[in-house]
Amino acid sequence: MFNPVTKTAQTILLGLFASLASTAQSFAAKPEPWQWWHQPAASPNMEAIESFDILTFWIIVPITLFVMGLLAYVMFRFRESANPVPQKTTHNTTIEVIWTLGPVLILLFLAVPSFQLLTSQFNPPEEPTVTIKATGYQWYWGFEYQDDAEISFETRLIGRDEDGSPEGKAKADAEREPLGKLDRELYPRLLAVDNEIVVPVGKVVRVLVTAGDVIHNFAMPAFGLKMDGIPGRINETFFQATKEGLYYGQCSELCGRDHAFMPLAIRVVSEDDFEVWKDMAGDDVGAANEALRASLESKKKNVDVASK
Ligand SMILES: [Cu+2]
Repeated sequence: MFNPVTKTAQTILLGLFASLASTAQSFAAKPEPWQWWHQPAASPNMEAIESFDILTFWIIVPITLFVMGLLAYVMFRFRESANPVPQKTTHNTTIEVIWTLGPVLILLFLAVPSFQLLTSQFNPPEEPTVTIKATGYQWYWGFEYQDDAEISFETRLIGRDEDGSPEGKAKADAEREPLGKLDRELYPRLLAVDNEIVVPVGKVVRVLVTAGDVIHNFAMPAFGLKMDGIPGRINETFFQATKEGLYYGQCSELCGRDHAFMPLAIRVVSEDDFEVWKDMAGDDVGAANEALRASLESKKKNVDVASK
């Protein structure tokens, strides 16, 4: 969406960031220790957000350097010993025009792509194929597929007792084991949930976000998603996942005591896998999730979180 020069700069910078960040860093759809850049983008909207972030950065850097240079020059050149009698200019039309038009132009360079980005976030590229209603509760999520299949389930954190102590781990393991989620790479502490949202890769998914008690927020960093869920209102957003995998997000609106313990997870799978899951999930979502997880793990797919 930006000009080729910016694009090239972005590519170079992204490569630089990627190599600087960590040589061991793999594609991960969850936060990593010492992470200082975004989670890798897994939707066109997140790619656009990242591009805009880099564009903004490249506008900020020269301005900062220019202002710092100017300050340093003024401090040196007009110090009292070198310039005992200060100039008393109070008005200069040329300077006024330059320092008014300059910032206006710079802001225009930011505003145009910013509005483009904003527009793209509210306009799905095609009619959504899946619609999911997400309801935030204190302190878990409820999901409802609003298509032909009647699927509804709740998503809760598992293994909350894992506090570093052996007893905590044993308690967490007892909760994780029946779900087949002992692998902490794939099902990380404080992010692993019992029931993931399942969606097909490459398809536009509409999310209707609301809440049952106080304000919550449905956020998924890898998709550039963040939408408030407000009681009595429905906010609409969408995403289009570009890569199969397991993606983690968290409630992002302070909603009470256990705000930090209501993550959400989205499993992006192939269209075929999604259809199989959908057929089963209407009757028994737990069994459908179990079958999907087992099939994906046996096929060694959907392990982006763990892939090196
Ligand atoms: Cu919340």
